[in-house]
Amino acid sequence: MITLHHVAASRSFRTLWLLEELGLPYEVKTYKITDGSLRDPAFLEISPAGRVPALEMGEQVVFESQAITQVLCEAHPEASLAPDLGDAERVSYLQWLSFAETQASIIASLNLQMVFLRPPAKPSVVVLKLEVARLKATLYPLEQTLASQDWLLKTGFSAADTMLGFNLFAIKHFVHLDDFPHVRAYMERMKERDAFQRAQEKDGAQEFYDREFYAPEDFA
Ligand SMILES: N[C@@H](CCC(=O)N[C@@H](CS)C(=O)NCC(=O)O)C(=O)O
Repeated sequence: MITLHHVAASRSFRTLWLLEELGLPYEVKTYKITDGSLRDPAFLEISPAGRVPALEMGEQVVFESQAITQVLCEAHPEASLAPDLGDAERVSYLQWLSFAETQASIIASLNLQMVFLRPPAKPSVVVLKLEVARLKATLYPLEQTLASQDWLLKTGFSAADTMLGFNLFAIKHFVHLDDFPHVRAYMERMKERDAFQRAQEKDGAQEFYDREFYAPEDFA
């Protein structure tokens, strides 16, 4: 049996979506970021840094979404969601897998500063502006790639796309996507997938964002 350790609207959505794409049976154990459950000793046995996603597959436990993605794709080659060693798209695939974390690390920083930090603690507007600019910079390579193809790989949908499933739906709280029509169309294509819709139903309600858009100026 597979168990996904999950927080709604977090990076573990990547794994939730991939499990649905693979059509595997699994159960979900849901945590909250703010109630200390990710620091529970029993959870730390599974995910030593107290992060989600973590995946139990029988005796095997895997943490880190990128590793989970790879392990699941290797266990299910019949799904053809990851190019094999030697495949012409293998390098692109590996780059996009890592790229997802480059982007997500900036989202996490903005979440921390604009969403989780509570008064009297106050973020620096200058740092916020820099982080938003850095986040926006990560959208240009996506926009360029998606101008000529529907998915991150030329050959079509792959597990690399599931890695961006969390990112893009969080980014829109910090960067207006008007300048990125191909990224917006890509998000619509994601939403049209049955597996994405099933994952969304199982995701649970997000509990962090209390407004649609966070602008650095709001924190002056
Ligand atoms: N590189 C890790 C990052 C995991 C991560 O930081 N997840 C966040 C949720 S998006 C988390 O568990 N945060 C809890 C915390 O920071 O205490 C991965 O891709 O799995």
